[in-house]
Amino acid sequence: MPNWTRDQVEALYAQPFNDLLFQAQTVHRQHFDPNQVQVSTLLSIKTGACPEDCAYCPQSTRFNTGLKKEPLIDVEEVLAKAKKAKEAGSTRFCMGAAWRSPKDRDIPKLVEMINGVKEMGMETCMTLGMLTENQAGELATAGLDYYNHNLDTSPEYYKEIITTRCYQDRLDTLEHVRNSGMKICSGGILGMGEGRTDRIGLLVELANMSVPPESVPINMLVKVQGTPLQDEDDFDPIEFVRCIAVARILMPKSHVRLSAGRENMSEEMQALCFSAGANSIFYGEKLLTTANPEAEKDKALFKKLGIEPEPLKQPTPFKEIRLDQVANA
Ligand code: SAM
Ligand code: DTB
Ligand code: SF4
Repeated sequence: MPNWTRDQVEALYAQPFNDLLFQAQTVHRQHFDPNQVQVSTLLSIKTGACPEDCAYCPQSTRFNTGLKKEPLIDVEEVLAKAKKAKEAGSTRFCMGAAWRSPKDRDIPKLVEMINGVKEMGMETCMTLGMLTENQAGELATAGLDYYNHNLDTSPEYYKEIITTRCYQDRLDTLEHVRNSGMKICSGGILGMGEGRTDRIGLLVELANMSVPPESVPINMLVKVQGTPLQDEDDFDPIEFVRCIAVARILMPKSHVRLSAGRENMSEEMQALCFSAGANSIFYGEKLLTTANPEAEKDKALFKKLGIEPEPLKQPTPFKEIRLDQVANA
């Protein structure tokens, strides 16, 4: 089991930039093709009116962000969007819902979405809030490949950002996901007013899990008008790249995703992130509710950098799951 101390990580983090990048690239090249980047597409399947108070989030019902709320969308609509994502070259389809946690009555529709997307030969990911052990088991039985649940920040800074659920709730959900056999996608957000010690605290929590997350999204705060974090200072790009490099060194076998915030990053900054070991992105014009770079712009950037989309190694086997095989459905 990994056992990184905060002091060790602080020392790594504070190295001269070029030494840090060299170390990160060396580790990256031991486990990955440095010229391949995994490509995922996001879709919001239930938008807005979320009861939680995450200070960064445009979807919380507590903040007036002018977002149009939508109930859980139809399976056909999800599959049409997934088909487009597949045609555009995505290998993973991530479905997100603005829930504190899913209701058992939602499970049958979610199972249909998972079945349909897998049948197209794409990996599936969902982010639906907290899961009970049973719910994690149901989603795993339905064939869901990844579950995204972010720790967001350090245990100490967390209470400045969210009060409606605690850090331990997040760790409990991640444990249920791990025990169910699904892969974990978990990371955080930089630029919420936290200090470097908090960024180190987040990375140490992720890296020291008995099995670190297979996928680690590093988001840069998207400042949305109406949220409590709307007026945060811009985050230093070099500090962002450092954090990506440290994530790469601490979790050598994980995909590190250059996640939200790319719309506000220069091509040079994104190129540095790929040099530092980032090897996954969200592709397509929209994240959940905010803008992401145009697909054509990303294609052009990949071309300039000689980066190819990472092919799906082994498409996870598709097995039709009958609803009556999933408890509660
Ligand atoms: N409601 C579920 C939950 O919170 O677990 C799933 C959806 S939630 C929108 C997924 C993640 O998106 C959050 O944990 C957060 O890390 C990220 N996120 C949300 N708003 C963001 C923003 N404005 N900037 C960057 N990341 C954001
Ligand atoms: C993650 O870490 N970032 C994604 C995904 N996991 C679900 C979400 C980013 C959301 C950005 C704000 C929005 O578009 O609403
Ligand atoms: Fe709700 Fe998730 Fe947004 Fe928090 S991050 S307010 S739980 S949708």
